[in-house]
Amino acid sequence: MSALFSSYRLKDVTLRNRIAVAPMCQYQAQDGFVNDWHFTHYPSLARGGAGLVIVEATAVSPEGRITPGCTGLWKDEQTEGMAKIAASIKAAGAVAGIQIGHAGRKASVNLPWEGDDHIPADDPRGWETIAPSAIPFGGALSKVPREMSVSDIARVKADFVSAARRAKDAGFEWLELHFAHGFLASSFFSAYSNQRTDAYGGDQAGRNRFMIETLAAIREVWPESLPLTVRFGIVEFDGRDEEALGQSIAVIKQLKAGGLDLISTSMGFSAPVGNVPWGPAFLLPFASRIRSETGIAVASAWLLDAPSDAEKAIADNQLDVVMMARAMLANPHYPYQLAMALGKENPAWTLPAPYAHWLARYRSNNGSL
Ligand code: 8CM
Repeated sequence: MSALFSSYRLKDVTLRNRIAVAPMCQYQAQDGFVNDWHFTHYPSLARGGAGLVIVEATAVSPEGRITPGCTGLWKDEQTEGMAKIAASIKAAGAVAGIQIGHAGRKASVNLPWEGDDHIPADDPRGWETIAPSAIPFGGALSKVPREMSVSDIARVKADFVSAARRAKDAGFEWLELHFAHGFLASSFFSAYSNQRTDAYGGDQAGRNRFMIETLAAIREVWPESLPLTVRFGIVEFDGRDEEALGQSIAVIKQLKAGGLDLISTSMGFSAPVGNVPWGPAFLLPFASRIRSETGIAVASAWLLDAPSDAEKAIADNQLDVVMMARAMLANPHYPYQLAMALGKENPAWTLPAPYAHWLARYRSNNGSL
């Protein structure tokens, strides 16, 4: 019996197995609206057997987009297209999730394959960026953000709440708040980017406040029966890992007390300072420490897609869910291949019925109809 292919229940939602497709930006939207590309891409990720598919980082306001091609849920009209995506993921047997976020000082950038740098100030495609402090990210992201006022902070929190409500209306059953990767929420958390002296900065409790308040406000509109999750950078690999882990554990405990159901661990990427030790399962020891020291359910990504690594992470109770990204783009039926690699002979455990039928038929009947 494979642990990776055991079902997983969180709140009233059951995943058919422990494999989730991590949110991956497509940068193909216009004015935040999804289109035929997204209608093709998302169900294809679901039909190959993943238990959960999480739609890409979707902006809570126009200025919260990373690029002009990011998806959005800042107006009601954007809900309809997202509802089609949620329905198509469900039709393929997976749970439909979505990540919502605000890019903060890492907003207003060119598409990765068109430069990956800030759109120049004189280019009408760009926009003003906002952040806890007027400090640029650095490197190719050199634009100086405007320091947010307390009323800006209140407005962005309200934008998160409205986007969460639209995600619910669209039929998503798993919500992930993007509190990682140097975007707005994580730039409040990090001393690299937050040098405020008011209640939203000053010390670590102040730097935690934006995330705590935003989660609490969202919990009011997101159904109690559905998972509310956060993607969070638990470590920067900047030589201060133990300190970062201690701060992460403390804030995750606070978020858990405020209604968080699961944390999806990643790196902070709060400033261009990290020296990431890329390699198979490199983040797993940190993720599993978060799980044992906070008692919250944990998902993690980052080079966990080898069959033995993914299986072991679940079997050894290091993680609850394994996030996969690039392996799923390369082969949306990767979960099926994983199952075969782990000795699951009958494909009916996870695939949509027609696929399970034909694959089983060919395996047992030597291809005859
Ligand atoms: C792009 C946009 C938003 C993210 C991302 C990326 C790319 C890699 C990644 O995270 O890990 O959160």
